[in-house]
Amino acid sequence: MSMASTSVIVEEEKQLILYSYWRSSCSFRVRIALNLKGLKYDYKAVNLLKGEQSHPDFLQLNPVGFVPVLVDGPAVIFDSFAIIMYLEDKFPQQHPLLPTDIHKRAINFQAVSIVSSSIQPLHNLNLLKYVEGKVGPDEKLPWVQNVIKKGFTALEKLLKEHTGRYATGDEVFMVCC
Ligand SMILES: N[C@@H](CCC(=O)N[C@@H](CS)C(=O)NCC(=O)O)C(=O)O
Repeated sequence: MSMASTSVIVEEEKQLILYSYWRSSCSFRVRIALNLKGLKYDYKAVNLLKGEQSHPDFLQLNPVGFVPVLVDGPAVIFDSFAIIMYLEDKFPQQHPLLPTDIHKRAINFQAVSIVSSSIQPLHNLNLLKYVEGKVGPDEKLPWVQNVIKKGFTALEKLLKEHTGRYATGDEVFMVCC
């Protein structure tokens, strides 16, 4: 990532820009949504293993220091859920990511929230480094396993009555991102 060019990029106001890391599941979500909607975007790699998310220029985009970040002209949006909602609001006709039925919408929101609040952030790089340092390296794996197991058990229960070909029926909605 070229930190020096960040402010110039923000001012260009034309093309969507996604700050992302290839192994980041939150960034995957946004890339899937962008691709489902057929939107072109400029990809800016942020190497999490090299700590680029803590660079002052990146922190100006996202003060929390996480990918993904989407830049759309003057709009700088971080957090995968907020980004996907923004894309849905801005491009509602291009592969809608939410069903019209409000119950199914709520199921989508719940599932997305389980993944983005109750599974992924509880074992991101930042937190695992903390666990490793404060508790010990052997605690990392059981911690991650416990978080994923709990989250996926909840997801299975939630989606049991609603699945079809995909998580909430036969169409691909936000929950699949
Ligand atoms: N709730 C946020 C979580 C963002 C997040 O945790 N991103 C991870 C990658 S998936 C990250 O940037 N981690 C860097 C770190 O932990 O230092 C979202 O869904 O976008």
